[in-house]
Amino acid sequence: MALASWAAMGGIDETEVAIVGAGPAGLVLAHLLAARDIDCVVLEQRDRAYVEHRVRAGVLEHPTVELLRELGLAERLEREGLAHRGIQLAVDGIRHRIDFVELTGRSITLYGQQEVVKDLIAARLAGGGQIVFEALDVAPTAIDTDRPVVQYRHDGVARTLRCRIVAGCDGSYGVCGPLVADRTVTEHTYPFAWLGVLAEAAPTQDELVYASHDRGFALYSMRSPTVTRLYLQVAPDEQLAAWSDDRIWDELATRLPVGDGFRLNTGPIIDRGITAMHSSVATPMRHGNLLVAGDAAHIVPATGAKGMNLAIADATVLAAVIDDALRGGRPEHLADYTPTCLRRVWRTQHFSHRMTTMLHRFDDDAFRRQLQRTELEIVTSSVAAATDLAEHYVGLPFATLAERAT
Ligand code: RFL
Ligand code: PHB
Repeated sequence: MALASWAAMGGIDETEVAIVGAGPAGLVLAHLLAARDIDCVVLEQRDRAYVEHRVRAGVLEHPTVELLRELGLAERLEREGLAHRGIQLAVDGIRHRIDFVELTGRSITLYGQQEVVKDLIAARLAGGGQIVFEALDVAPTAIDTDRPVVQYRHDGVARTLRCRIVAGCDGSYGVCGPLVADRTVTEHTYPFAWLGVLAEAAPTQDELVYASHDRGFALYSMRSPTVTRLYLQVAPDEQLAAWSDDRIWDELATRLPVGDGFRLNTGPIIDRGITAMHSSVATPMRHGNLLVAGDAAHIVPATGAKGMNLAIADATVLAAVIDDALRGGRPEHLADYTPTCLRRVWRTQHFSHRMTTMLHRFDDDAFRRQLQRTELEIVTSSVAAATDLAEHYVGLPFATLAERAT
C-alpha cells in the first residue's frame, strides 16, 4: 500500500521514493514507479522553463524509444522525431555509410533531449505526479536508515520530505553522488572539447556525419526539418568568444566532406556552448537507501551519443529493484543495482571511448593517426566490424531482472 503521499503537515511531506533531479533519469524513473503504483516526488533545483530548454543530447537508441512507447510517452516523439536508418563516417573527405537497419534490423531516432524532458514533465503532471521545481538546498539525510529524509527549501520555506528510498538523479554536479561515502571514481579526460551550435538551417540529408579530419573532428547532426546541430573538436580550454559565426561555418565547411557531394546549409546560430570530453564511473552506485543514476554516477564522452540513453537504462534497473524492495518485500535486492548497471555502463564507456579515439585528432601523433585511419578502414569495409559498431550504436537491449549480475 502506498504511503499517504504529499500529506503536507507543517512543511513535512511523505512519499515512498524521493527523486532528486528532473532530467531524463529522474523523470523516466518517476514514470516507471508510477506505472508500478509506487508513490514518488521529484525535487528539481531549476525552474520548469530552464529544464525544458536546456539544449543537450539528441540521439535516442532503439530500446529508449521502445521504452517510451511502452510507457505511452512517445506520441509526439513518433510524430516529430526523425528516424535514421544509419550514420555516415567521413574519412579524408569521403563518406562511408553504416546502415543500421541492414546490419541490425533496428534504427535510431533524432529527438532533442529537451523535447523528451518536456513530454515526460507534461505527462507526469497530467497524471497527478508531483514535481517540485526550484527546490533549493536539497539535502538527503539518514540514508543509512530505512527512513531517509530529504530537506530542501521551496518558496523560501524549509521543507522535509520523508521517504523510504532516495534516487539521486541530479547529474554530474549534483549533491547525491558524493553522499556515497565509499565510492571510487575511475576517470579519463580527453585532450579536447566540443564546440556545439544549433542553427536555423534546414538539414540537407537525414543521416549524421561523423568526420575525421586532420584539422580535428566535426559532427553533422540535426533536430528538425529546419534546425541543424553541429559540433567541432576544439582545444579543452577553448573560449566561445574566439569563435565568430563566420569562423564556425568556415571550419565546418573545411572539416565536413563537402568535396564528395555533401551540402551544408548555413543559417542563424541560435544556441552555442562548449562541452568537455570526459569519461568517469563512480562505484558503488548505492549507499544504504540512496541509489544514484545517470550522470550522477557516470559520464561518457558525447561521441557515442549515449549519455541520455544510459541514464534512462539505469532508471529501468532502479525501478525494478525499488519495486522488489518496496512491493516484493526483498530489500536485499537493492544490492543488485550497482552490478546490474555496471555491465551496461562499462560496455557503453568502451563504445564511447572507441568512437572518440577513432575520430578525433590527437596532437601530431603520426603513428596514432595511421592507426585511426586503419580502424576507420576496418569499420567501413568489414561487415562484421560495422555490425559490431551498429549494434552498440542502436543500443543493447535493457537488462532484465533475470539478467541480474549476482
Ligand atoms: P541531467 O540531465 O543532468 O539531469 C539532472 C537534473 O538534476 C538537477 N539537479 C538538481 N536538482 C535538485 N537538487 C540538486 N542539488 C540538483 N543538482 C542538479 C539538474 O538541474 C537536472 O535537471 O542528468 P541525467 O538525468 O542523468 O541525464 C543525463 C543526460 O542529460 C546526459 O548524459 C546527456 O545529455 C549526454 N549527451 C548525450 N546523451 C545521449 O544519450 N545522446 C546524445 O546524443 C548526447 N549528446 C550529451 C550530448 C551531452 C552534451 N552536453 C552538453 C553535456 C551532447 C552534448 C553537447
Ligand atoms: C546530437 O545530435 O546532439 C549528437 C548526435 C550524435 C552524437 C552526439 C550528439 O554522437
